[in-house]
Amino acid sequence: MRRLLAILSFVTASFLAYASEGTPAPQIVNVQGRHTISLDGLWKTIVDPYENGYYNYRMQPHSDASSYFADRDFDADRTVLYEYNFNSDRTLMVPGDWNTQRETLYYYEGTVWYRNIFDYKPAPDKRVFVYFGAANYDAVVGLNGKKIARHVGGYTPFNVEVTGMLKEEGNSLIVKVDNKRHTDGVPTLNSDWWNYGGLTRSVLLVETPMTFIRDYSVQLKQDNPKMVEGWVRLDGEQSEQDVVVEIPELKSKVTVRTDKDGYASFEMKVKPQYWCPENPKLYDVILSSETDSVKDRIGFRTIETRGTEILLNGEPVFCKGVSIHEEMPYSASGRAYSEEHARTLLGWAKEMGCNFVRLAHYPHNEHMVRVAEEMGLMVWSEIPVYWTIQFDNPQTYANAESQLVDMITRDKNRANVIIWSVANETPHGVARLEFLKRLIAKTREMDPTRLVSAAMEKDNIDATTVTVKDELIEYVDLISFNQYVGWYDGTSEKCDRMNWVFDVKKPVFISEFGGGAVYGRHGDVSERFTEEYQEDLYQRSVNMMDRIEGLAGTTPWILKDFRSPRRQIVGIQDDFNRKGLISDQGGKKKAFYVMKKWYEGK
Ligand code: GCB
Repeated sequence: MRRLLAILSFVTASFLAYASEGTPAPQIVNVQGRHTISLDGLWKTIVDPYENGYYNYRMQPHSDASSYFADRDFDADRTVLYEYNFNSDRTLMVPGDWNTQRETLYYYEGTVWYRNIFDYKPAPDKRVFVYFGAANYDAVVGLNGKKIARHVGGYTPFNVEVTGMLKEEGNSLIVKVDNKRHTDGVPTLNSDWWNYGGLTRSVLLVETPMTFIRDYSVQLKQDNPKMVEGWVRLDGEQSEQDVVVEIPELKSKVTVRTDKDGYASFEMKVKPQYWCPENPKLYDVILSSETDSVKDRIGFRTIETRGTEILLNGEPVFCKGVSIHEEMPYSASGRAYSEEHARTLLGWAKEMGCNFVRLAHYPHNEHMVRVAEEMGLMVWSEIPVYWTIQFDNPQTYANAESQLVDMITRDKNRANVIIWSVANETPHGVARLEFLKRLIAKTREMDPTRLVSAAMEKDNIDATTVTVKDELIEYVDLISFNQYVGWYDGTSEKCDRMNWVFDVKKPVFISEFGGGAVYGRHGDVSERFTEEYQEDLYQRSVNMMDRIEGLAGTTPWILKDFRSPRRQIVGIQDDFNRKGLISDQGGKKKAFYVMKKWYEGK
C-alpha cells in the first residue's frame, strides 16, 4: 500500500513538474456566485505554428524577456528589432474556438497567442485570480511580461492567482494556447470529434477576500435523505473561522469552526422536496465565514442502484437520454460556450422527451450542467479517456486523473449529475484495467454518493447473442456500453434478431446506438445516409431495446450533427458526423420523432 502511495505521489509530482512554468491555484468553485470582472471580448492574437514566440532557433525556451510574453510595443520604437506585434487587427473572440472564427484556421492545430489589455483598480484587502473556463489544450499564462502558470487539459477550468501583480492601467494578459494533439495526451491523437483550439470558455477576474471560501460540498447524506452532509474549505491565512451554512427555505442552519487547514465538515437536518426531473427543485444555500460569503443553488436527491434498477430518491427511474457534444446549435460548427447554447441544446433534448443527457466525451461548460439541472435533466459527465490512450504511461494517468478531479470539484454540488464516467470504448488489457480501476477508486474516494460508469463495448457470443464481457463490469455500477447493430454491424434488420444476455445483475445502459443521415436526404430504407434508413434503424433499435432485460436507460448517438475530421464523404458528410437526430443547422430528422414517441411511452 505504501509503495502504491509512493508511486502515486511520484506520478502526480512528475505531472506537476511537467507544468514547470508554475501551477494554477486550487480551483475556486461556483465562480458565478462571486464578484467577477469579465475579460471576454476580442483579444489580439498571433498565430504561431513554429512556436517562435516560445522557443529560440535552437528550440530552447526563450527567457520571458525575449518571448512573446514580453509583449514589446513594436510601434513605439521601430529601430528595435522584434518580429512580432500584438497591435494588429488580428483578433479572436473569447470565448470561442479559433477554427470557426477565421477561414484560414479551419484545420489549424498548433499555437495561437492571445493578448488582452485591461485596467484594474487593486483593492488592498482583496485577492484576485484569473479564471479560465477552459483552454484547449495546453495553456501557458503570462502577465505583465512574465510567465506565471501552465495548465494542460482542454475541458476543465483553472484559475491563476494574480494578487499584487496587477497595475491600475494597461495590464497585459497573454495566453499561449496550443491544441496540438499528442500520443500521450488525454484525449490522444485520435478521436471522432474536431479538436477545436482556443480560449473556448469565458475568462474572468475573480475577486475574493484575503481568506475566502474556495470550495465546499453540500449534498444529501448517502444513507440518510433527511440529513445534509458537507464540508467547507477556506483559503487564506485566517484559516480558523466560524462558518455558517444556511438553507433559509428549509429553515436549516449550522455553524462550524474550520481547523488550521481551513477545513470543517458539517451535517444538518433537512426536510427538502427532492430534486427530480418532474420537480427540479433547487434551494438557496448560503455559506458565510467571518471574512466571506457565497451563495449557491443546490438540489437534494439520492441515487443508487438495486439489482438492475437505477433508483432516484428510492424510486426506479428509466434514463431517457441523448448524447450531446459541446457544439453550437444552429451553426455549421463551433464549440458551444454560452447559457443560450445550453438552453437550445438541452431544450431539444427536453422536446424529445428526455430526462437525462450524456455530456460526451469530456466535461462540458458549466452552463450545460446548471441549465440541465434547472430543466430537470439528469447528467452523465465524463472525461476524455477515449479509445487508445497510453494506459501504461504514468504521465497520461496523472493527466487523466487531474481532469477527473477538476470535473468532480466543479460539479459535485449539482443534484442532476448522477453518473461520473471514466472512459469511452477503451481496449481490453492489463494496463488499461489498472488505469481505469485507479480512476474509479479516485472517483469513489472524492464522491461516494454518485454512480460510476464507463462506456464499454459489446461482445458477440454467437451470430445473434450478444453480451458485455469487459472485466471492468466488476468495478462500475452500470453495464453501460456503446453498440451499433444496424450501422457498423450489419444493417438495420439485424436488430430484430439480436438477443442480449447479461449474467451480472446491474442496470444495463446503452450509452450509444444510431446511424448517419443527412437532413433532407430521402430514399429507400435500405439506403445509407437517408433519413429513412436512420428512422428505420431507430425504430428497430427501440424494438430491440424493449426486449433487453434490465435496461435502465439509453443515450442514442447523438443529438446534433457534429464536426469530425474522420467523416470525409463530400456532399454527405463534409467533415461532419451525421448521426445527429438534428442537423447542424437545427433541422429535426425523422428518427428524432421515433425517439420522442418511444420516450413518451416510457
Ligand atoms: C462511438 C464513439 C463516438 C463516435 C461514434 C461514431 O462509438 O464513442 O465518439 O462518434 O461511435 O459515430 O462512430
